[in-house]
Amino acid sequence: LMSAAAMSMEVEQMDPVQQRLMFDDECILVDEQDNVVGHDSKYNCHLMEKIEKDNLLHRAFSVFLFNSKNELLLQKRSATKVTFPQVWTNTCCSHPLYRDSELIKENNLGVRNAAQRKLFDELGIEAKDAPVDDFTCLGRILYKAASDGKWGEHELDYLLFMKRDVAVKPNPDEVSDVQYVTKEQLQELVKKAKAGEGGVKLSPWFQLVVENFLYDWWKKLEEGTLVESADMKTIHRL
Ligand code: DMA
Ligand code: MN
Repeated sequence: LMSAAAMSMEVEQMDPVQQRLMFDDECILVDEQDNVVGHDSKYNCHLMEKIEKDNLLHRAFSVFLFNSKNELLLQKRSATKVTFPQVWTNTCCSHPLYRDSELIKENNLGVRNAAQRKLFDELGIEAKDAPVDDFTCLGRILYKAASDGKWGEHELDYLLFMKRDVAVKPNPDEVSDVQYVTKEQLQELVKKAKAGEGGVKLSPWFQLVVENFLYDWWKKLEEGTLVESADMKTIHRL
């Protein structure tokens, strides 16, 4: 393990806003069936060394927000994010925290409460524009992804869709750019990322959702039959 001195050095070098989140956010630890087994700091949950050593797995969510024209809102993560800086990804991602309001199991309300909280923190989307009843929980994926060797993800990630026209005011601590894309525009972006063109990078979890589910669900959203695709029984190991 890292020495205490080396650890405090790298913590000191962290952006102060991100540093605060690393220690204030207490993530929910789960087993591979998504049963709550404990909690730990966001910091510990994202250190690859800890993840491997203690087999830490935490709960997360990914929001996919569409406007009434069925375009998907993407964000570019800020340069100061500790994990996966400056990559394009789905609308908003984070973690439900180890607190009563975000641990509610019924209809995944805890996760939906967390999603509403972070849509405001990251994108300035007001709670009234993102009512928790408007999220459709489509499924859960389990994945592991390294960011830069030191940091990474090992998550059980809830995939949430919402269709609403909203006012967006990105928080520069979190988000350096946003854009709405059509399916065709997303395909172009994916192509660019694959070819390493124009420095475009996509987050690994977004890539997994694009490859496995997104276009099918997008079509169902357009047809108004999305709820039929929800499967909250399976945990897809990707
Ligand atoms: C973590 O997102 C969640 C997923 C699905 C990767 P994040 O790194 O953006 O978390 P936070 O916004 O809390 O820093
Ligand atoms: Mn995470």
